[in-house]
Amino acid sequence: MGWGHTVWYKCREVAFCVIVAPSVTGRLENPMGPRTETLDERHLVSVEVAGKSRLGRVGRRMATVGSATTLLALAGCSGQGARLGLPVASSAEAPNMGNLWIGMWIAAFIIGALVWGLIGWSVIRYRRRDGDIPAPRQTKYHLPLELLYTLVPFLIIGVLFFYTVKAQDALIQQEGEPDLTVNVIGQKWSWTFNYMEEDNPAIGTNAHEVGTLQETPDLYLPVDKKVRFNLNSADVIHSFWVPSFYFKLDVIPGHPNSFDVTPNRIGSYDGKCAELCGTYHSLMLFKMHIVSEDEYNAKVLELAETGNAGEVLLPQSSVNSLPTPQPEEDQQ
Ligand SMILES: [Cu+2]
Repeated sequence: MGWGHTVWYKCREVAFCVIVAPSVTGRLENPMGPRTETLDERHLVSVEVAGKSRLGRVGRRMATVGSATTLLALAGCSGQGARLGLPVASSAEAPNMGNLWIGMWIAAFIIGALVWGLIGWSVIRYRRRDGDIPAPRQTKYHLPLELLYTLVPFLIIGVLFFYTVKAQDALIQQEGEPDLTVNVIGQKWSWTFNYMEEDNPAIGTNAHEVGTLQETPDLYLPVDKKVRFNLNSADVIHSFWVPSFYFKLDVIPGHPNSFDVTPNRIGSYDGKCAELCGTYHSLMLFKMHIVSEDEYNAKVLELAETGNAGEVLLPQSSVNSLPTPQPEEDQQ
């Protein structure tokens, strides 16, 4: 038995041992005991059985290490690990994006395992052996192969694109009237939140909170109510982002954007600007609080009663600078 064959047996069996469970690896040892027909055969078999027995122990050790690693990995697979890095979701719409995220990772793992597996297999299967010619036979102008590795990536991208558009459509659809509306203004470098509650009998007035660099604003939302966000910018492009919504939308001067969301998990969450908008972009933060309806009503009323009643509109200076076409007679 040549050195190359021994290495191959070890590779094959160790690889097998790592994949299968420890109880199954016991089967790699010879269940019949050593055979003794002829000296040469006995020698060969005893070498092989000894080798297998040794490999079985090595395999068991590796399988134990593998199992421990897997257990550790699984232990990390609760909470954020199970969501593959996503924060806990806080809206009814978030699973659209969450499922897309998980699905894409599963697709990536499957394709990755296939590619790594094929690389490993070809490295071992087609390794250079004694007596081989210097260069192996080259495969070129192989039309079916070339078609395969051109079409398969297109197919993968097509499937991912299909599910991306599906999730996006579900996230930006605005069906029916919302339960409440919040008009948001992004300004360098904070946020203004206008609660449009004039027609809400429990509140009866609009109220606002203007954030500053020194004091980040709080955004209060009632749980399980559909909120319509209307986004406007007073200066440059910002992006309204609540990571736990798994969603963000650009805030563009002169181009109002809008989206609906139903917060469904009581708690406090981070919000931020996701578009590099200038010197203090990184400080353009806010805190979102999902609270009960009573608490929400009380917070908005408290704002109105402490001098923040009414809506804050875009500063006139920014409206003048918006690229809105003027009627012809005004341009003279
Ligand atoms: Cu910004």
